[in-house]
Amino acid sequence: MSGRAELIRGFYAVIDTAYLLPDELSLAGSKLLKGGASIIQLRAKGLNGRDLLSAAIEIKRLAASYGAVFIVNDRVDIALLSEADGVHLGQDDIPPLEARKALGPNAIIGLSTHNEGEAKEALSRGADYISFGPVFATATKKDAETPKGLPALRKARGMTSLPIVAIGGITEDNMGEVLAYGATAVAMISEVLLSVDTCKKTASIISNISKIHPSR
Ligand code: TZP
Ligand code: MG
Repeated sequence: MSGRAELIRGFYAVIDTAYLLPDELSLAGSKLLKGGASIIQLRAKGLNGRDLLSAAIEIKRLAASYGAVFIVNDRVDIALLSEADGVHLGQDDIPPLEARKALGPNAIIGLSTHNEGEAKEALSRGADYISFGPVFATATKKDAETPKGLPALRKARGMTSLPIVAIGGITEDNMGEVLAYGATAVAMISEVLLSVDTCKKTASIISNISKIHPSR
């Protein structure tokens, strides 16, 4: 397990091709970082390897200049080549312990979970943090499972000591409740990327999280 898992808390930003064109990815990264994001994931389903790697290298450079953590979704190879801080893996992706062999002991490895059993197993599978969701309904991920709800998030919290990133339908309005049900961090995609001002929205979310939960 990486000693850097404690960096996963508060607002977890995602740069997603669901709402951005390939040439908009690094500008979105700049807006999120200017707004104060300390964790940025690049989630670029459908982007070819060459374009994905070049976006990852550019966003890693930006994130590093702000001292922010940069995580690549799904792709261990792209995380390695872009010198990302970590990778976020689905249940059926390369297993976390195998990813760690490639990325090393300091890599921050996230694992998507959707139920108590997956949350419980995540530590022994080599994850540094888990995501849990979708908490609420979402239009962003077309193949998302049915919403799990807040009580399921609380149950997952009871199953693991790892940081939990709640995801799916989270907004600035409902994030307080999500944190109260045990999330360590809140991931928001459409709420931030579809807002009129991504930078201001990010700053507002972060300021509100620190008011609700000064430790996150
Ligand atoms: N995994 C579970 S839900 C989701 C992912 C990637 C999408 C969340 O997007 P939004 O727009 O914050 O609901
Ligand atoms: Mg995935």
